[in-house]
Amino acid sequence: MAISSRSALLVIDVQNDFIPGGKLAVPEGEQIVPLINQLAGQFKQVVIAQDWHPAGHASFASSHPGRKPYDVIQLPYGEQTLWPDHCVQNTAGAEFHSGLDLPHAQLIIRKGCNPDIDSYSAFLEADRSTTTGLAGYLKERGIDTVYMVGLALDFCVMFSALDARSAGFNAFVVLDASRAIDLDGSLAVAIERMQTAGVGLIQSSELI
Ligand code: VGL
Ligand code: ZN
Repeated sequence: MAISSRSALLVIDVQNDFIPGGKLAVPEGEQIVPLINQLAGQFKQVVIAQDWHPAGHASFASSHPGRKPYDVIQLPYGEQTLWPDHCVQNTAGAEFHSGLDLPHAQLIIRKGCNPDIDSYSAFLEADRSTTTGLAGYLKERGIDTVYMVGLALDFCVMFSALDARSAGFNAFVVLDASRAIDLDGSLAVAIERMQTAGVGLIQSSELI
């Protein structure tokens, strides 16, 4: 499959806290790094997403007395899964994995910066109305197709893919360049939601 010049690769949350040894480790998270570097070489346009929370963020269990990680609570914008503290701004856990090598990426989009609102998606925060500006950036650069890779497949990658579709892009997720948390069957649900939304689920061999 030839990659059109109107395509961008979106590399999602390949950060130390999502790698085994980190605060919110995604199993096998480190294994996708060389493949992501290789895939990125096929794209002129590469955008990197970075989970970037202030200390005391609303998505942290530690911000809600009596709650523990993976509890689900109600916040003003709806249900929120609570997480261990992770990707706190300017900490080592928020830095990209040291093996990530994307010198030609031109934009790093940071998300989850609002203390009261989570943002799994690189496009739209969890209130479903505050945008990150990413769709506008891509459209102004003539991009019509977004390929997504990274962590976690069943959270940030899925929500970014669904929002890419809602914003009018063709969207593909490269499954073998992504890994899931798989909390209570969340991986199977994510695959189904992406298929229903018209997200193409592909393997890296279709691009390399
Ligand atoms: C993510 C949970 C909390 C992700 C980010 O990158 O998938 N998951 N924050
Ligand atoms: Zn987060």
